[in-house]
Amino acid sequence: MNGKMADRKVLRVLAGEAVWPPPVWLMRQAGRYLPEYRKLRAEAGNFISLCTTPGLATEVTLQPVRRYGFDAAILFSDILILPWAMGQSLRFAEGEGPRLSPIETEADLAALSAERLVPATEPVMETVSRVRAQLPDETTLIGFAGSPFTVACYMIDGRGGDFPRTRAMAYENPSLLTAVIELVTSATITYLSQQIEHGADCVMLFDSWAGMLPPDLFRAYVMHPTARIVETVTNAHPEVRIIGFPRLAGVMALPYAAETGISALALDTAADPALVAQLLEKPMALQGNLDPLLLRSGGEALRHAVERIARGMAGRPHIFNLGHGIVPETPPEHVADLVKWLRALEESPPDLISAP
Ligand code: 1CP
Repeated sequence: MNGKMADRKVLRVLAGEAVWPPPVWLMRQAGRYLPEYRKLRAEAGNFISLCTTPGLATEVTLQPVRRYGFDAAILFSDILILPWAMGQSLRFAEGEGPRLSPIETEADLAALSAERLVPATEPVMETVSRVRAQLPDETTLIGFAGSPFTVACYMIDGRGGDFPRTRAMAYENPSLLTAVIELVTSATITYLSQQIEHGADCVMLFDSWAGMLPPDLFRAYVMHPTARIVETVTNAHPEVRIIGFPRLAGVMALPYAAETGISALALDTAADPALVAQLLEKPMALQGNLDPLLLRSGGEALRHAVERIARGMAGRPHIFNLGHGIVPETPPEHVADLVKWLRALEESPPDLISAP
């Protein structure tokens, strides 16, 4: 075990060690539920400026780590910065979510340029370096990207929702969908490698919409590109672990875990972590999966769920997290309670409780 891994609990778990109590970070731990975030967000004016101004993005990344002492920071950015960096127009409409100029034809795709990616994401890499330099030594820095399929959904439909254009394109113009996904796959390899070279300790691939596809398309558009990213990135950076999050993929999470080469599987709210652990072909770290709406509600029910999830995974490599991102209405004190209740489990180690 190298020195870095000995200090950073999230990296120890990603390497297969069971740590008690499990280390914790939360998806969307930086964001609108925090007053200090809302203040900087207002100063930045628009969301893209917040992501691409290193002074602001560094501060926003560090805010939740300072407030709660999380075991990991996640780079503050967005999965849609990647298509934006290749030249696709993007804006975040107030209260409506992202809007992109949709890719409808081969010509729309040809207008994007992979060469723009590295210069356009320089401020993001500067943020990664600054965050790593300012984080406590024991805190893991997680870099990330969207998975090609999920990013393609926004690129083709131009907005969130249930992505009718992308799903139709899979049947009506598969060569264009494949070309979009190929461009995003190679750009993602470059983008993640750069984050690692600037100081990210591990990376996560967010496939929020993976669960919409039937199995054959899931293999082609989710598993295949993910496997290519994992193989290429880990060839260049063999020490780096990759967390995959095929949200709502159900039973398809099993072949995804077995065949893509990822080191850890992030679970959505619907999965039973201990059951997934039993079903996995080869043991691997699991991350998740408290319901973000229970975090919003708080109280005793939250405390019980935190303990149930942690104890259900006791003795196995587990990173505590949510099953999806924090919702903006979450009271910040509930997050403090979650961390406090989880860390209090140190007093009742897994060998003193009945085996899961
Ligand atoms: O107004 C604001 O302040 C913007 C809200 C916001 C934030 C805080 C957006 C717009 N993105 C982010 C940050 C973000 N997005 C992070 C930062 C790190 C952290 O977790 O703290 C990350 C990892 C993401 C990833 C992301 N963006 C995903 C994948 C995870 C998920 O939530 O499913 C997706 C799908 C997006 C797209 C996106 N960006 C923003 C919004 C509101 C959305 C969802 C749009 C939709 O489908 O309706």
